[in-house]
Amino acid sequence: MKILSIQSAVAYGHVGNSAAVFPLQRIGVEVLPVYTVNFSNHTGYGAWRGPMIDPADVREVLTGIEERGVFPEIDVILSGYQGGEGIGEVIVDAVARVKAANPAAKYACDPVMGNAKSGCFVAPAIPVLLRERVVPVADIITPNQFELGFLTGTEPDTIASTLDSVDAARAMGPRTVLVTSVERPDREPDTIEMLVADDSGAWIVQTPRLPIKANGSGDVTAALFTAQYVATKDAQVALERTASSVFDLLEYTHNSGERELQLVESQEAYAHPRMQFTARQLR
Ligand code: PXL
Repeated sequence: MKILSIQSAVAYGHVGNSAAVFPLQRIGVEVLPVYTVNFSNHTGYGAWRGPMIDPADVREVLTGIEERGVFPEIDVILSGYQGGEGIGEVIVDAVARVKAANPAAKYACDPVMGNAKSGCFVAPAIPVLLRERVVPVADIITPNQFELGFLTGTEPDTIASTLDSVDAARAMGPRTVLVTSVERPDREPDTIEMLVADDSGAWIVQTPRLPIKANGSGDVTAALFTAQYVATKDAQVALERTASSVFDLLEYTHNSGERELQLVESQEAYAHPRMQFTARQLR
């Protein structure tokens, strides 16, 4: 499998492509990383250095890949946090060009905007761009519950209302929706859930909630789910494998006491997670 992954680079720590690339490689995926920013560290520190990449330069890199004749071999385009407002159009254009070369290719969009705790943390134009231009051309989206609410103009909080919001999102274009961080009020204490729906059904998986906030865990989740789903075409299996791997990574990170994801040290988590969580079918 070949994944064209258009995301951030950070030198220190693990977000964006600096979180997604290694786990994908560890499960045998050939990744073509294209960078949208080149930062010292993630923005969670409040201070960072280094440039956002000019969208024209991102486009140049994509054109160079196209000129190598590689687009027909791309199985998936993956995108995440968009540093600037110009990147969305570059991504949409790349999706069209890859799909022209390989009609079976899938576009997986992680519509990064914010979360329930922090609210919106991207530039104000980005959520609108995602909702109106980018999500409609995606095959797979991986919003958290907060992002799902914004995309669909709803306020999902229970399983039933989250499924309704997922259906509203699926009516916008994407056939497959993974909702990360489902926080329904009546969930078991100290648990966190992820839910997926596609044309064959809907499933939910529950894992223990660890008391850490690790930037980049959503990027690893989106990358692993996308690769597992495109490889197996089975939403339940992809959900179970992703939850198991990400929990293992987070547990290792929590036990290390480090602030950054222990992405490399946890390499076994991607191929052979210690726990195997089972998903429950919702419909
Ligand atoms: O995890 C998304 C992300 C991507 N890129 C950069 C970030 C973050 C989150 O902190 O700072 C540069």
